[in-house]
Amino acid sequence: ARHGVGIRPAYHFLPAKNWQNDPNGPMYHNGVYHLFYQYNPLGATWGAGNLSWGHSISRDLVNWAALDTALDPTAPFDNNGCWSGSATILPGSIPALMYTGRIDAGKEVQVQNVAFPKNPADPLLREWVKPAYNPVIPLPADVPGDNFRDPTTAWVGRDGLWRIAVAAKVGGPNGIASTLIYRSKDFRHWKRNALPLYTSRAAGMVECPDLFPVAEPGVEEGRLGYASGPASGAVRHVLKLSVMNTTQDYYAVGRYDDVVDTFVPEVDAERNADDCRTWRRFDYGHVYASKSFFDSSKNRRVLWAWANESDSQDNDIARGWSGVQTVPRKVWLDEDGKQVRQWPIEEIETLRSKRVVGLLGAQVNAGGVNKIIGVGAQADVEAIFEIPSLEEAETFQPNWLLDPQKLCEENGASVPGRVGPFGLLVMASSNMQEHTAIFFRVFRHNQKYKVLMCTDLTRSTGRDNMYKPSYGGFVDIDIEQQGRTISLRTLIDHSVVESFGGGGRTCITARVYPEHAENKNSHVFVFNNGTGLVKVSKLEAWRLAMASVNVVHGHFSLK
Ligand code: DQQ
Repeated sequence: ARHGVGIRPAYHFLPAKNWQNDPNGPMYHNGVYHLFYQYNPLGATWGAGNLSWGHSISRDLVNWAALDTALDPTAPFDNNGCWSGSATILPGSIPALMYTGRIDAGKEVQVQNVAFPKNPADPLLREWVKPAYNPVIPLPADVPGDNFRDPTTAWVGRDGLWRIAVAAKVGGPNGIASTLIYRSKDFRHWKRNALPLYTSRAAGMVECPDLFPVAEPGVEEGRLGYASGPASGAVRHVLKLSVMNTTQDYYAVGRYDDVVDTFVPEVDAERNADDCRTWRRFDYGHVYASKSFFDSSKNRRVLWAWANESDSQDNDIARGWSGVQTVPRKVWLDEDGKQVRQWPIEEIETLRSKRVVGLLGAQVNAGGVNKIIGVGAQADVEAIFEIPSLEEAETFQPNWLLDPQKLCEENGASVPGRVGPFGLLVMASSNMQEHTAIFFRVFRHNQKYKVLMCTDLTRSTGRDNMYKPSYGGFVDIDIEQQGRTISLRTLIDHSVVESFGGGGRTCITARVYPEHAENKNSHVFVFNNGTGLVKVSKLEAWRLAMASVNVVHGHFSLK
């Protein structure tokens, strides 16, 4: 069994020990950030019936103190698990948690419950109470007991009523994946709308819906506030759904109608509005069950997502922990109005210690590899690549459009090309036997160019029988308009490699388990395996300090 000292992340969020999955109820309240999460206090595996809400607090979204679990499966309305949900700050600054209670009633029954702080004056909100009147939303007759869950943050509609969305399969075991809307005057009595927010027949079951407003270009994000509601022309919405049978999160930008509470996705021609599995993804790598919140202290929307392990369960148990959260990411609408952009919250930069600048203006020729000295396994690397000539780019095949991952699988980092593959090799052993490649390829497409981004894990570890895919997504930019440049930022954190391509338009998170990481240093390289020349017009790299993540319990300075 592997003890994995070398792969435990140093600044990604994880509990001191045991299993975590979905982020739950993120919020900013009275100067404190809260993150709750699906947590199994009994060990490093999932355990449906044991799930509690872990609870941590922070001043900066980087350093976290652990508190006692906020919700445990102890009530008749949640005795088989406190499953995912969200936080809403009610008038008077009272936070409410809404979550799914899983009940063992001979057969499984899922219901929606509320919980409130035991003492709203406690600045840390340590203890939570579940009113005896729960569940506030029982299982509807047309929904199977195991398919009704994951309430969103509530928002207020034009009629002054609260609304939440809940994922459900409607119409029996082969029903339709639906996002139902419930409305309430008092946060206690909820009534279902006749129309769902959105349905996707092809998707099977969706989970963890997230609906949030995004400002049109030029409009200040802060105007949108905490809740979703306003129907002014300056607002569009993003709907994200987590699709169970692909274990992926998909989102679309679209129009939310705040009179009838429906969402109409606005998607490109190659995608299908009715099949959310063709939508864009926040992350083309290994994340699921993402959830955002509005951070009123900095007028920004912040997204969390769960990146689970892909090592064996035996190794998870030996290490005593499993599952991390991505770094919190700021999310906003791109100028093109079609996609969101994501960027690590600026507070991550407080961890930057030793700064390394190298390769400025350097050229990387075909087959070239340049080492970035002194960054290692805990690093933040920002690069801008410039391609002097796109003339030689290979021709793009239209049937590749919907399967960038396949394109990356067939054309890994070691497959030479014309414009690309070029990018970074990270978590690389000294002899380069082990490495994880993050790279771009540029293709000619309809008189323009198409940029592919990949994270190739095939050489990430020398261990056999490991999950070593090549992840891929297109980067939706006009590379000529950008002066034939493309940017890449990669956060390296031992077993987490989290990359932001094209200014955060395409993100790929990967989990890697290199053997060398147990007792040897890891390195970072720039590489080019295309025949065309690539210039590194900017390269900055920092070692990142270790954050204080849940290593202290209950102690938290209010200064
Ligand atoms: N995880 C939770 C569910 C949710 C699923 C249970 C998504 O509420 O649907 O741990 O990962």
